[in-house]
Amino acid sequence: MKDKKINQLIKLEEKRQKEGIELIPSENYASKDVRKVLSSCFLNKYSEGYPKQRYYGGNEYVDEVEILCQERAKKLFGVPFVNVQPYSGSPANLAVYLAICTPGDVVMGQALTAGGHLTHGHNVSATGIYYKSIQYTLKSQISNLNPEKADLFDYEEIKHLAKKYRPKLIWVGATAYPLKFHYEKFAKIADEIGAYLAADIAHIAGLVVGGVHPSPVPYVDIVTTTTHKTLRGPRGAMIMITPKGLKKDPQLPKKINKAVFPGLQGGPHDNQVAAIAVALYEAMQPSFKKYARQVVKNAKILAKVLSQGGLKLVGGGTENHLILIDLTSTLGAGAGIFVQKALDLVGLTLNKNTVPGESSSPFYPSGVRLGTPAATTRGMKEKEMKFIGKIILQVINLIKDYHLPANKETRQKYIESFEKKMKANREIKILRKKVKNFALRFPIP
Ligand code: DSN
Repeated sequence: MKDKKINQLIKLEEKRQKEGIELIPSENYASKDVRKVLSSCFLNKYSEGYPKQRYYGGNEYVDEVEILCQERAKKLFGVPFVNVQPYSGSPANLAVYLAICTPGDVVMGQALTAGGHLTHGHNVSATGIYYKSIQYTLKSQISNLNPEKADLFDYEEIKHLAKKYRPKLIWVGATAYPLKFHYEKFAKIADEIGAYLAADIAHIAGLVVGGVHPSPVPYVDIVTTTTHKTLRGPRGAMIMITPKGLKKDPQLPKKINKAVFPGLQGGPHDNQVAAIAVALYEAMQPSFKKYARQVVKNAKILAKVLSQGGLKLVGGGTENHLILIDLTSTLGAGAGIFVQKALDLVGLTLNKNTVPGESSSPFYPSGVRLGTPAATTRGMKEKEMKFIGKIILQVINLIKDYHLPANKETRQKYIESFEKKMKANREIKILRKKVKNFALRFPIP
């Protein structure tokens, strides 16, 4: 490669990925085939419009690719309509607003600080600027100790808000929710006020098609998803209309298509659409079901190790691919940054995250979020999860005397000094070596 600088950065990133363990629950490793198709000649094409209705010539093969991708998605998720052109999850969600709402309409979604997503109406997102957004939060404790029925949503409160503000669109879906979604409960509320119900399954799409998480399709009108998280495809997104949505509004497919193009986007990324088609093909294979099952098994065992080690897990554990650790009672409010930084130094990558009832701030949250999709793709199983869990516990124990200063002015200096000490810490260095040797045994596709 002639561009030495970029080449060097690719090599460094490759090394980082190989020698560390990726625990950010929204990340994964796409297959070699997906990566190959992403850099295929479809990268060079423009094809504004939809199959058989394009603005440019030369689209005979692009049309076939997009139709194939649509057919695979429809079959896999059991829906009558899909748009596979959104560039990623946020534009897909914005297209849903554009399709069914007018600026100023009331919309409702799970608050970002309670594990929702920016595009579910957060105040700094276009979805919270152009629409009147009502946000619901989570209970900080589970009220039902039976894990099968455990639920952090307060349906009475959601119903109360829905009846009071009468949103046109309600979102169900999250980026940091460790339990199963009970879509039928949201549907009951949305149906009562005649709202559209949209499920954002970006995090759990792979678990849904893998049969380890209930599908929202029977209960909601619209489903959006990214394609690169548990679904293990290229970065991208899809918007699906369910049979219920189609019945409610037969014009929905037209509205969604119009919102994606020309409403929000120009030409689709045809190489991305082709790579999504490949990911969907892979997700249809029996091996994918096995993968999805292992993702959840791994998350459960990792959660068990962490919880037995004295950490408090939101929801008491996990039923999906992710774990949210509430550090408030162990390291104190705002401790997420210390755990993220210290674990980064040993080669375990996760992210600081707010927790339900957050007592610090989104920039200095009191939790960390981790998950198993990427590690499972590398072939890691229960035994490996135990290893990872123990390292996490060791690191947390090492940093137990560090607490976020209440004084905002002194925070930055304190964190810098923490990082310096950690970099020089002998035990951190030993653990780094251990993680590296361990990680190298599990190749990345
Ligand atoms: N950035 C994604 C996540 O990490 O969950 C959400 O868009």
